[in-house]
Amino acid sequence: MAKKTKTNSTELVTIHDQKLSRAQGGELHQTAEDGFDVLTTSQGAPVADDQNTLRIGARGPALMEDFHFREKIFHFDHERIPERVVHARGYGAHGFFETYDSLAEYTRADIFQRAGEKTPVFVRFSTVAGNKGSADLARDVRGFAVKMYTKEGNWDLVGNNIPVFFIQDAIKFPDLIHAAKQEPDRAFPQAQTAHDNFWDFIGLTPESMHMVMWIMSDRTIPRSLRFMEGFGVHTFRFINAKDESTFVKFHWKPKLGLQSVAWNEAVKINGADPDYHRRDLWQAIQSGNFPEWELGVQLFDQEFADGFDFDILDPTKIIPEEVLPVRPIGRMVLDRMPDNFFAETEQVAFMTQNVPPGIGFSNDPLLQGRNFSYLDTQLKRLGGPNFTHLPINAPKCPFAHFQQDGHMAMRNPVGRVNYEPNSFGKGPRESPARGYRHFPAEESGQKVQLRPESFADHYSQARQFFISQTPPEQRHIVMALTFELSKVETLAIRERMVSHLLNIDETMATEVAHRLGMQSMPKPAPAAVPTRQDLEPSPALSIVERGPKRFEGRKLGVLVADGVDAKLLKGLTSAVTKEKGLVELIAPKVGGVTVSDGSHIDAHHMIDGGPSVLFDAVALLTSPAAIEDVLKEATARDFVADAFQHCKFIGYDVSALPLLEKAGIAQDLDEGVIALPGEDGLAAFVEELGKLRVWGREPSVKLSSASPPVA
Ligand code: HDE
Repeated sequence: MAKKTKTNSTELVTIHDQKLSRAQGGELHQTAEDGFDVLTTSQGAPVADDQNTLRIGARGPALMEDFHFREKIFHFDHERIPERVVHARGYGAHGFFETYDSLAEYTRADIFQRAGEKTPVFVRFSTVAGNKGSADLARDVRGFAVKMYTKEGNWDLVGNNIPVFFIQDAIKFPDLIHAAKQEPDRAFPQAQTAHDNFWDFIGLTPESMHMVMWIMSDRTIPRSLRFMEGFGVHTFRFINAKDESTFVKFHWKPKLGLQSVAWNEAVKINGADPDYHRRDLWQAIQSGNFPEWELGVQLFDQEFADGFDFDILDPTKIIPEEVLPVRPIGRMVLDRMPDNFFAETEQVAFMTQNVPPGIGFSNDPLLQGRNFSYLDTQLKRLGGPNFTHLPINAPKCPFAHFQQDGHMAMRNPVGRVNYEPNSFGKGPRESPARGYRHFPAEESGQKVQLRPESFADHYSQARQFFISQTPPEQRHIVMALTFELSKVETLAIRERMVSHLLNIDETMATEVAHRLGMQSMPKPAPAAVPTRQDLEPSPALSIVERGPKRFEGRKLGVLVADGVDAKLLKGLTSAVTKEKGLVELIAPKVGGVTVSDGSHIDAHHMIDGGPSVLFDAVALLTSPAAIEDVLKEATARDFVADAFQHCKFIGYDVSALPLLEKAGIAQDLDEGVIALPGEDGLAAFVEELGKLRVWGREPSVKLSSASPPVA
């Protein structure tokens, strides 16, 4: 260093000097001379000094002439592009779609013509309300956007993990999103709907009530992106070679079943690991446990649409699977992470209007509005019309057109001819036979700004969703509504919401009012159409009913201490691994523990860094010698107490009993707190873990039984 401060000519600061100072810092020991590529400017000029700006004398002013410095800072200053207005926080992966059978009868889409056909895909999952740096476990709808690079053009199925939406007309989208995001004067809360503006807008928008039931359910706090469903939401069209149309709704179903976390758990995960969902997807794919979904379709014709209870163009309605079964038509496997997050996940441009021949739109007013918005938004975000030149957005099939120039044009037409028709016999031509043909739907009517009467029933499917949930899931909806409305400061907004809930389910509404401490019940909100009581429950709407049967893809957190029984630990690990689950070790020190056979084993987390909220189930493998030390760790107590209150399975060996006592649960042991069986019984224990949660425990730790009615 002394050598550097004495230098008064920049020419003297040589690579040799860099090498010295880096080596002293203990970081890099090699330079370009040692075999690395030579660092260059973006113009390709080799760089000699990347540590010091050009200046007059070592302590003098900097020189404009230092083009390397200026280029480097200029580029850095422009690294950010506008984040997405909605769905800013996202995570993507590559994979493929495999078609099960030919669907030529319904659609001419090339992707559905041949059984076994594999199509490359890129998927981006996202939250909606939070900004780019927000936490993964926000209570929020998840985006589920799939770009399929078919042989006849890109097909973007830009869906969500919830099959309905808040609003019926795209013109209300800016209002919805303004109300949901941070309030503009105070710029909080971030990534939360628990505030006045959101519930004010919602309370004044009864069409959102069905969606409200979904967002207050555990669907909005998924355990993993791998355990969520996806939905195209709108009614689309399949169009076959004879130009015949069949209506279609798209569903993605995760192979590993559905799973969500508890709200209290979500809050703690956000602190312990704000990237919980990213890390989970990354780890699964990097370890070869490729997540998989089945694509299913509900196919129906005009006659079914005319006879159905609701308007199939209304995006606040579903067609229950029990009424119209979902037919599996293919599977999607995600098997590769992007090489670079920005280049791919950030710059990917999904657009609902990206459809290949054979797939068309319905008149769903939300879909029609989206078809405008997505192209427009890419221009702003990606800065010009040539975003299809980016590899992540470019089709993987041959393409040819006369679009040219604009910012960052990388592929302009070659040669003299850049128009059509031309008499030089050059360039691509339209093809009535192969080209995209819009379905020639007959339309007529007056120009109006009118909501159809067939969209007027806002409560019946909300009620159907609620009564389709299992008791723990209904409790969670009540708890979520209570939590969210408790954060609303304006009493009239809370009351208005309860008045809507009364039209959905009176017991639920009363329970929420009671928990909010409301002094009196409001009147039910005026309803354009009375709530139908005859819609049957649809078990397909329950997460618990659609849960996994096995522990596969889940994680067991094992709290270990010095002297842990070697055989038990080994047996437990192999039983979990056999079930295709993962084991992570949590120890007082991340450096690991000495096992009973004298060997040493590394831990994945120290106790403070590996709280039980990060795991699907836990085991406590301490030892008589080490238990006293473990008891001194306050976070070890939280580890157990949280696992218990989150209704998780807890396996323990007897040495850990004092820990159960310290966590205050020794008297409450139930069928989910299990003394670990000998090595032979471990497989059965792990099978039990496949149930994931002991929901029967919940009323005693969370929610007292039914409340007295509010006057
Ligand atoms: Fe979006 N939405 N949206 N949306 N949306 C965007 O496009 C919009 C809606 C969805 O991972 C934006 O590229 C309007 C429903 C996903 O990159 C924007 C309306 C559904 C993603 C936009 C809706 C979605 C977006 C912002 C009301 C589920 C993220 C950035 C009519 C079916 C895609 C962008 C990704 C993103 C507009 C409603 C899903 C502004 C106007 C309904 C998954 O164009």
